[in-house]
Amino acid sequence: MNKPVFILNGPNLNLLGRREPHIYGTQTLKDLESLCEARAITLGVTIEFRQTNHEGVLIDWVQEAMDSASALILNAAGYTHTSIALHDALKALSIPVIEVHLSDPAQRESFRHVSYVGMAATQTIAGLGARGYELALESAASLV
Ligand code: CA2
Repeated sequence: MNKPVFILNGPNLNLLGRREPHIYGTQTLKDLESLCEARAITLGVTIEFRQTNHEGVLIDWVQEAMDSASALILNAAGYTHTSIALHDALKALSIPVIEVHLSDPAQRESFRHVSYVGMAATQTIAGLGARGYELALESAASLV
């Protein structure tokens, strides 16, 4: 049995579709999950889609991906720009890691310009909204 692609989402992404639609779009996290599930079927992969507001939980899941995932797609949200612990966990992985963001942090406030996730990632997809998740999945499927 092939291992799933882990799609992990960080803090506040559970609020998608409820606030700031001009930045993050109108789709909810559940909508993103459904989109990824549908794309995964056409790509012939399985996914494990999760969200947490807790840095330690995110790190536990990254460590779980080490043995249990074929690739990791990660929107670490605010922890992207702050978490060296998450960066260290990602560096321990030998599977492809695709960083994804709905918005383009490089076009926003300067505190979003550093990405500790990006420094440990195989690829980054940003600024394409929900489509970025689909593209990340396509990329993951081609890399595994
Ligand atoms: O663009 C992205 O996907 C981000 O990862 C989203 C993060 C932000 O800190 C990153 O710089 C870029 C924020 C997620 C918060 O999502 C919300 C959604 C709706 C309402 C409030 C927050």
